[in-house]
Parts: sequence; C-alpha cells; structure tokens
Amino acid sequence: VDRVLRGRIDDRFSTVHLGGLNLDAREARGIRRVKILGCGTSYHAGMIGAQLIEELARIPADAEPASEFRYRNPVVDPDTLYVAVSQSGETYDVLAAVQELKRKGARVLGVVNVVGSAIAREADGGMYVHAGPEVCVVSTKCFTNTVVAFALLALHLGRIRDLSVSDGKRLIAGLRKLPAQIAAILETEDEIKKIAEEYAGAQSMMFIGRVRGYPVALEASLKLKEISYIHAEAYPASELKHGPLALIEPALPTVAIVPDDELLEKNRAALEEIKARSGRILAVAHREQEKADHTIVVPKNETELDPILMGIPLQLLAYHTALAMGRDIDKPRNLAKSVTV
Ligand code: F1P
Repeated sequence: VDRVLRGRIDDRFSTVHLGGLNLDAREARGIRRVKILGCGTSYHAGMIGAQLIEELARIPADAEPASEFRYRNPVVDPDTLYVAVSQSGETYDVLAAVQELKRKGARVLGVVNVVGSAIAREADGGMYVHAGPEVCVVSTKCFTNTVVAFALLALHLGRIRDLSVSDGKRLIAGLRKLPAQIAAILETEDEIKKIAEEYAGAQSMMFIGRVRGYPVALEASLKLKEISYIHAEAYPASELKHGPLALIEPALPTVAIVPDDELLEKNRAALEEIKARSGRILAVAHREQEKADHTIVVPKNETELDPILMGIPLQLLAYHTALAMGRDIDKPRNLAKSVTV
C-alpha cells in the first residue's frame, strides 16, 4: 500500500512516474472536498472512488464526467483535491480539464494506467493502477484496479485524519482476498456464458443498483452497449418508480445488483416490482434470489469491495452476449482506445 502511495512501485516500469501522492499530512488534513473527473469506465470507477472517500475518510466527494466539468465553468476551489482518472492517460476531455484546473491553481492528482502518459505528466502526483496493457479497446481490468487504488487512497486519507484505523486492517485483509475470489468468479464463466446466450437476442436491457451497486449498474450497461450494441439503461433502483417502471415487460430483461448489505430488503422489493410486471430478472448477488430468473452468485468480501466482485461477472456477461451475437469484441464500432478529440 505504502509503495503504491509513494509511487515507488513505478520505478520498475519507467523513470517517468507520478511520484506518489505528493501530499503531506498537513495538506491532506486541509482537504475539504474531493472532486473526481473521468470519462466512460473511468468516470464510473471514480463514482465508486467518491463513495469510498466519503465512507472511509469522511470527506465530501463526488465524481463528474470530465467533459461536463470542463464545459460548465465550475468553481475551482483551493481546498478541493481534484483527481483525474484515465486508463490511457490521453483522453482529451480529461486532459483538458486537468490543464484548466492547473491554470487556475488547483492541485490535481492522477489515477492512471499508462505510465508516462499525458495526464500522468500534467498531474501533481497520483497513482498508477498497473492494470497492464488493456489489449482490447474496452476497459475492464482497469476498472477493477482503479477501484482498488481509490480504496487505498480513501484509507490513506482516513488514516491521516485519524479515522479508519480498524477499517484499514479490515479492508487490507479484504483486498488480499480479492485475487482468489476473482479467480473463483472466472471459474464460473461457462455458467455466465449460458446465461448470456439467453439474453443475447434482447433489444434492450435495464440495469439497476443502489449506492455502491449503482455505478456497477452503469458500468455493466456501458460494457454491454460498447461491445454487443444492445441498448441498455442503468438506473438507481429507487428511481425505477419515478418513471422507468413503465418500460418493464417480458421483452426488457433487468440485471439487478443485489448484494447482502444493509439495503438487501429494499433491493428485493425492487425485484418484486419488476416481477409484478412480468419482467425477466438476472440478479448478481451473494446468494440465490428467488424472485430472479437467474442469479450469478459471487463471493462475499468487505461491503466496500462489492463493486469489484459484482462488476467482473457483468464484464463477462457483456463479453459472452457480444460473442453470441457475432460481434468483433476487440474492434467495437465507433470506439477508440483513447478518445483524443
Ligand atoms: C475512457 C473511455 C473508456 C472506454 C473506451 C473509450 O478512457 O471512455 O472508458 O472503455 O476505451 O474511452 P480512459 O480515459 O479511461 O483511457
């Protein structure tokens, strides 16, 4: 953890590195707000990052698409820590936001995969996520690693502010369990493939989740759109009753994120609403969900890490859905590895 935070780990890869967080304890204690900027998958990982920072460091935090932020003349505040997230480190909307922030005197950290990329060079410090080369255009491993990086950043900020000492031990133990749990999920690939083949013909799909599950729903729907070209929408589960329930019918399957957490009963109530309208349901959960037509059961870890373990089977679902539809997964239409305009 400390090596990642100090940036030392990068020495193995390159001499051009982010140099760690570059935040001393006094500066870290002075942070009043954290604003996370990214695009696509990186934005969704940033949404989870903001929740982790609020939970573990008790600093108000939020995420916004970098493209929106740069076009809306935002207030740039010296007590806000800005964090730019990018797999490629070259996405133009993120880079432009970073440059504008720096012109206005803000402190900007990068959470970046590609060592020595433009955003890594512009940032005042940050972390590389070491997801390795993302060989396909669509970002997957980087999502997982970015969430891990934010868990470390949140713990670090919490520790400096004399919080999360027990959270630290608990979460670090949880992070150590992740590789074996992810391997166990990958073992269920054949089962996920069979489920994907059932949904491959759908015209449209709905994804729902609550709190930590909502960015997972957004990300899962983006993966599906990017490589299968099935239309997909993602909603916070409680927003369903504010309009989108009207869409639920047998032809519109719903993928529901249903972790065993304090919101389990609320999530189950949403499944009932969908079933009452004869909607088909695929649940991603820690145990079988009786209202669901299919459940992908994932291993339980610390609640804060649910987005990682629930996101991975949905990346596989998108992959196998696209494969069953004969799509060219490595060359998705209209998607570039890094969007530089
Ligand atoms: C952002 C992003 C990716 C997406 C695709 C296009 O890239 O939207 O999330 O999968 O590669 O660009 P980045 O800033 O994380 O490199």
